[in-house]
Amino acid sequence: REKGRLMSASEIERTLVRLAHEIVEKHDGCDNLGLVGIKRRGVPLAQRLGSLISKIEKCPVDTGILDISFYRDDLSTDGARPKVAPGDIGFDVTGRDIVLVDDVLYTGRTIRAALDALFDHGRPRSVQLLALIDRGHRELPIQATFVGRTIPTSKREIIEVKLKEIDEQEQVLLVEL
Ligand code: 3GP
Ligand code: 5GP
Ligand code: MG
Repeated sequence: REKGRLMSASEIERTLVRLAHEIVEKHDGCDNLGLVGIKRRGVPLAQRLGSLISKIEKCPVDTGILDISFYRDDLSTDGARPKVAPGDIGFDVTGRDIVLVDDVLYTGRTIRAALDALFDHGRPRSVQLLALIDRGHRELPIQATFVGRTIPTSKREIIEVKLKEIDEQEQVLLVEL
């Protein structure tokens, strides 16, 4: 059951513009910066942030992909789930300052798994996290450096993130299960 719209398409876009500026501010440009989107909806978000930062700083930004479904600690014994082997990130993360990008931050388990996967591919100089929505309920000591919106939720609610690249519509909704 839909309980309301948290962000419109133009609000998502403005938030991404603000986050792109925050990343540039903390990274002093894009030379050593690398963005890594977490499948699925973190990927288009990372790509959009990458092109925004490229425009602001007039330099290319490495943007890659991480598929962490294989690494999630709470899914490891579930034989019914397809275990997708993680592929290439797309660039060498060693020595780089990485910003992981995800749509929703919840328990933090996905990010813990993403860190494992990232360090299997190389050794970044630093890792930060960006989440479009932080909905609370962390079960691990993980927080995002860059946050679009902090939305306190109950565990029965979910945040539906719709992005035009995946969903053919663009908005963020609060839904009660
Ligand atoms: P996404 O990462 O592409 O957005 O986790 C798999 C998908 O299930 C996610 O896709 C997310 O949109 C959706 N999802 C919605 N609610 C939840 C939730 O509470 N937990 C998890 N793990 N995924 C959720
Ligand atoms: P965590 O591992 O932090 O519990 O959950 C983060 C991952 O699960 C994110 O990649 C996100 O896709 C998904 N997730 C958790 N809660 C929600 C939610 O309310 N809405 C959406 N869209 N995704 C969620
Ligand atoms: Mg996600």
